[in-house]
Amino acid sequence: MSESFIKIDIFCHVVDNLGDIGVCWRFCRALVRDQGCYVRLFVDDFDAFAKIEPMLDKTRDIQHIEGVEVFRWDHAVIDLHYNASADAVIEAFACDLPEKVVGLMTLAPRPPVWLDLEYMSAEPWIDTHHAVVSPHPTLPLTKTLFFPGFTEKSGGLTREAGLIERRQAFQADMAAQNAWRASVGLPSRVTGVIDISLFCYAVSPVEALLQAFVGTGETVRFMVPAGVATAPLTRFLGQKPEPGTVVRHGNIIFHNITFLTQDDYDRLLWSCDLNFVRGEDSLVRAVWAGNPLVWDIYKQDQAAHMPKLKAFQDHFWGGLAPVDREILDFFSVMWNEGGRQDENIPAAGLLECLPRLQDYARRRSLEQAAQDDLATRLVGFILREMKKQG
Ligand code: TRH
Repeated sequence: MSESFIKIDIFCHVVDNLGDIGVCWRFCRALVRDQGCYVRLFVDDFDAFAKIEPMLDKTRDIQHIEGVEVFRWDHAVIDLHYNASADAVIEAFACDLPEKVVGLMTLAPRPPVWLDLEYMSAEPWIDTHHAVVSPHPTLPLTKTLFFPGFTEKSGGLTREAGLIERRQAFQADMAAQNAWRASVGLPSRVTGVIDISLFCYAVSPVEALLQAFVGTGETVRFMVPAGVATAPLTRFLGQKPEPGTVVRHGNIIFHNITFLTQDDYDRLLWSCDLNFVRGEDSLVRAVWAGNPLVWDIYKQDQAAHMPKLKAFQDHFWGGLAPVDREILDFFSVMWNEGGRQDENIPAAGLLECLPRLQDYARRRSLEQAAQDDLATRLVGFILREMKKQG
């Protein structure tokens, strides 16, 4: 815990899905809780935000949640309430800052440290582009790209203080896991029954995947938060999955639950044997869960996401035995490219190697957690920049 007490403004424009606000919200909470910062978060989509944070009151423009001062980001609120008091201003994912904010930054006797918090990647180029301070092309300000990533030279990953210890205690305590499961409408763990969490994009080949698990004959329970893969699940099950319902399809069982808070989603990832995750934030949380995972990456134009996917596979699973790596890579390709569905999907092979994947993932998670987290690195950077300015 640092006592830096620096003031940080974060602007979050929700493009689509939940990742923009999901990443920002976890990060803001970590800055307050672990770094002692004063954080103001400006968000332009309270509907998306409310999905992951039930404490948000959508009718209020300004409110405090978990120590973060949350503002609705619209013209009226910015015009009326924005004042230039921050030591650092962060635009998440290159969102354009409001004119008023940039204007005040330009006029400030000591301008705030201006950062663009970029998308996370395991690609090697991150290391040389991260934290390079560049003069703004037209304004008397500098701006720095901050790249979250997996290496010492990158911006790191959000990991709250004590997260790994909390996860380990939870995984070692079956009674705690089962009590939590009951509280969110999930069944207790049963020896020999495989639990899989499912969070993916609607375009992913969900039906082919499920059919492959039917073919294994093993009892597999899918834990699915509300709104995830509704269309393919409806086709597969012949009925729309509703929160609170349990649907059996041969040897596989679907547990539909309400959409969880971020902290509860962590617990879901901690308590499943295999996690299908999507986007950016869930991937990072699955890494901290230390369980086997398959990543459904956010698709970009011209398949720009594919090198990013490969870089992660190589980074995280690089030391895996080739036979297990081959199976995981099969699922990664099938899941992300939609191809190879007509082939024999090695679902039984995947289930067979889960214990080895778990050992491996636990180790990799700890290795990753030996590095400083994103909030620590970002605060360190801001303090160094402030010191340079005098
Ligand atoms: O929703 P996403 O697909 O978001 C994506 C990615 O971030 C992508 O990189 C970005 O470019 C695009 O949005 C715009 O997946 P992600 O990143 O995992 O965000 C989902 C958030 O929802 C995450 O914070 C976890 C949270 N979540 C819950 O809180 N409860 C749940 O039950 C589930 C399933 C998720």
